[in-house]
Amino acid sequence: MSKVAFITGATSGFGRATARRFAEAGWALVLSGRRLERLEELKAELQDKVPVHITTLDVRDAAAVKAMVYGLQAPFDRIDVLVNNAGLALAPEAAQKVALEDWHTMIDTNVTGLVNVTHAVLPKLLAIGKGTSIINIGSVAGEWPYPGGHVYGATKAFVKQFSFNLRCDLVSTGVRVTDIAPGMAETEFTLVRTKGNQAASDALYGTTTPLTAEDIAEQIFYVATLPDHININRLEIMPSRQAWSPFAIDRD
Ligand code: NDP
Ligand code: 8X3
Repeated sequence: MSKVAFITGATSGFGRATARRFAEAGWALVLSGRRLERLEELKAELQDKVPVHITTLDVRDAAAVKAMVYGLQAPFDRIDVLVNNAGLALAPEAAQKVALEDWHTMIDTNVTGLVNVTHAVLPKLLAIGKGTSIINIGSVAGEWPYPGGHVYGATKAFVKQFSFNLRCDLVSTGVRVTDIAPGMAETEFTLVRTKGNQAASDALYGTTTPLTAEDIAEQIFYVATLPDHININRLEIMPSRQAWSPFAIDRD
């Protein structure tokens, strides 16, 4: 029987690359996102290799998440690995310039959405136990503050602490939990963050060497396929050409 990975946010970036990586290794896939056409394209690409179930799902909608997960049919009714990847940043401006709605969207997606999915899937992971994993996609922004990070970084700090606290409660169940915290990676992330500014996205990534979606997919697959007795608590990954800056100091 194939192991099953459920990947949220599979229509783009890390999620799509992760679906491809698990398919390469023969895993059955449950793939979700809001954009049906993208999901259909990915299913068409992968279904000759592995069983693929696609479902449109907004992770902010707790009832829809629960109905989807509880309605899964064989061979997708077992979940071995949950990749909580769906998420976004908005409003790269300073906090004092940001619309409240953008803060709410980030909290609703990155925090509430992630806990909605975790809560719905947890019984399925517990039913299998040993060797199963919850892999939460956090960010370097959850650890390191930077201008314009405001609520985005705070949501990823939540992801980190939630992951660690889950570890405490799940320690005797066999269910592993990891916070994967990428740094700068070229996906549609900046396009979304800037509400469609492709030039800003190209400028950010074009003059350096960002991580790729495939780099992160490889790490997710690595974490998910370690021997059962190993739990990576947190994996922070930056491109070689990214590091920290000095403290900001306001001067006269
Ligand atoms: P993309 O914008 O390329 O992908 C984001 C994915 O999240 C899409 O598939 C999107 O699908 C999905 N998504 C967003 N909102 C929702 C929602 N409400 N319900 C369901 N799905 C949703 O960006 P990345 O691949 O870069 O981002 C993936 C994760 O990685 C995010 O959590 C992000 O915060 C995190 N991250 C990204 C980094 C980067 O530099 N790229 C670095 C560190 C972390 P759809 O729109 O179809 O719903
Ligand atoms: C996304 C990476 O550096 O823009 O989480 O915060 S960063």
